[in-house]
Amino acid sequence: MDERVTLRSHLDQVSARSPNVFAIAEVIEAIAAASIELGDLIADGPMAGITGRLGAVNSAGDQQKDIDLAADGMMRRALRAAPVAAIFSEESELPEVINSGAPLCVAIDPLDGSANLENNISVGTIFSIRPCGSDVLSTFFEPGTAQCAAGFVVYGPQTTLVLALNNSVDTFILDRRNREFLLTARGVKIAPNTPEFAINASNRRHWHGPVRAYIDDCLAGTAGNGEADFNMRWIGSLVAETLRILIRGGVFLYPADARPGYREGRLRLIYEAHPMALIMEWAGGAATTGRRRILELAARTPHQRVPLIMGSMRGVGDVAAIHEGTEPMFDNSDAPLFARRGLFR
Ligand code: FBP
Repeated sequence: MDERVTLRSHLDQVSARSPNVFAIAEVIEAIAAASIELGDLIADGPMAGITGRLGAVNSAGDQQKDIDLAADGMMRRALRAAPVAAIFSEESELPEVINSGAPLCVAIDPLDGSANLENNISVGTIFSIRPCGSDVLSTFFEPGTAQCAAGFVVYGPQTTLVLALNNSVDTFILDRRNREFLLTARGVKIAPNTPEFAINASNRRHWHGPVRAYIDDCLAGTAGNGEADFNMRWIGSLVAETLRILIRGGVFLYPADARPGYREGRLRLIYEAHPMALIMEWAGGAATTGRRRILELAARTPHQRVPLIMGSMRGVGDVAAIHEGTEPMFDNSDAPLFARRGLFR
């Protein structure tokens, strides 16, 4: 991009066109400012006193590190100074009302993938913004279609902000010298048919039938009468996988599987799957559980997990087609899926 557009000037432009974005823009600026601070802490790591030591297990069931708690504190402080009625963080048991008169509610995973940090692999902050309903806390239990904006920050070789706002997905990179995000791409569109998949293949024996069938077809490629030979990627960091899909397409799967505790997959609906699904759809891609559109789901419990399959239209459509006509209770059968539509046939 030739012109230098800062996040602030971009948000001013969008707010001038749509005044209802004004408060949302303030929240985004608050998260972006906190993410610059968090990026510094991540980069300094042990030099800033971050030991990576494990602490308590949070309510989501994950082991907290000192950096998780620091990230949570930074995001909370930023959101308290923004027009936010309630926050729901991965690190807390329940959503929390902070200013009931404010217009917006924010669900946030302050630091996703912190287990990757000791290997210097990208991690991120994921956020979802909703207009506050008349019953503040019920806002988080509305379907994902209630979101008015979402985004994530990737702390990697560059610090990248991906923002879904006003039906557009735009990306920004942190200009470290001037400590501000600069617009790098407007109206990102996901390639509709990239033959690339991302899944933790070590879980193959636990997968349900349709997921195994889809991945087996991808692996067989043209030797199995497929249209294409697939490439595979697995970073084990949701933000990095999502950014890759936005840039070059493909499909990401974290399905439900037969391991104890994985009946509904691994990822969390309110602060991981909902925001990523909004970003996918606004960028022309899709996100499902294999059977249902993620944005139509409403959480029953705060830290509810959900299977997440997202990315290029073709890949997500093929996974959904393989699920069609199969019963969830027969999913884990090793028998061939009767009358299933093969990926390439
Ligand atoms: P958190 O525990 O920090 O929420 O981790 C989530 C995550 O790291 C995702 O970013 C990633 O997609 C997934 O877990 C990897 O899971 P697995 O280790 O089971 O492959």
